[in-house]
Amino acid sequence: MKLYDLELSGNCYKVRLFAALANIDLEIAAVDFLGGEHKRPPLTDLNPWGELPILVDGDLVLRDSQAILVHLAGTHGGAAWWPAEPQLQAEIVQWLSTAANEIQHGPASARLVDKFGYAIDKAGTLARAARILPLLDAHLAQREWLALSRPTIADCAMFPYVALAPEGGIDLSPYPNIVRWIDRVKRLPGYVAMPGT
Ligand SMILES: N[C@@H](CCC(=O)N[C@@H](CS)C(=O)NCC(=O)O)C(=O)O
Repeated sequence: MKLYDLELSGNCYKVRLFAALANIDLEIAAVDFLGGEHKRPPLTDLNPWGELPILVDGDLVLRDSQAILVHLAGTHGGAAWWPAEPQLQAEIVQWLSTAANEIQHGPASARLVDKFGYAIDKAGTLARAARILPLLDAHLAQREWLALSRPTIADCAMFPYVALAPEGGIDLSPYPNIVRWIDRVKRLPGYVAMPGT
């Protein structure tokens, strides 16, 4: 399986992190993002959205980090990471959606402004972060992992841009349960870091 990857992308890191934790072999193809390699063929033949990550597994081509996590967990992760029961899957997908929506448009977008100079309304990103982070902290008050009683791809999807929030000027110290969860993820066997975490 081949992952078209950018080291500084939290979305790509979701996939690298899960593959490392679940001991899944990935061939990593580093993409020249600054040179716009993802915006032209052959990469736009794989993903017309012009975004990373992209996973190629035989004839299957997937864009979107959440979709890639589901595929890898379902095919290679075993029931621990992607249980067969629809109710448990739904508990996980809640968090995949939160990663792609509230976290992407909150802390992840604040980081895009501060670290990469994206022209996004910074105040809006901070306001969205200020709404979701207390909710996340309250959720983690009574539990160790986001979806189930064990780590799942929910934690892999949420971890990167929450842990990278300080790169968007967001202080995580008011959220002690989040800080403890970040530390817990970092202590998982096989954990790999990315710059900034
Ligand atoms: N929903 C997608 C978002 C992917 C995405 O936006 N990727 C960024 C890198 S983190 C990208 O390739 N952006 C294109 C660009 O800024 O030119 C996912 O979760 O993978």
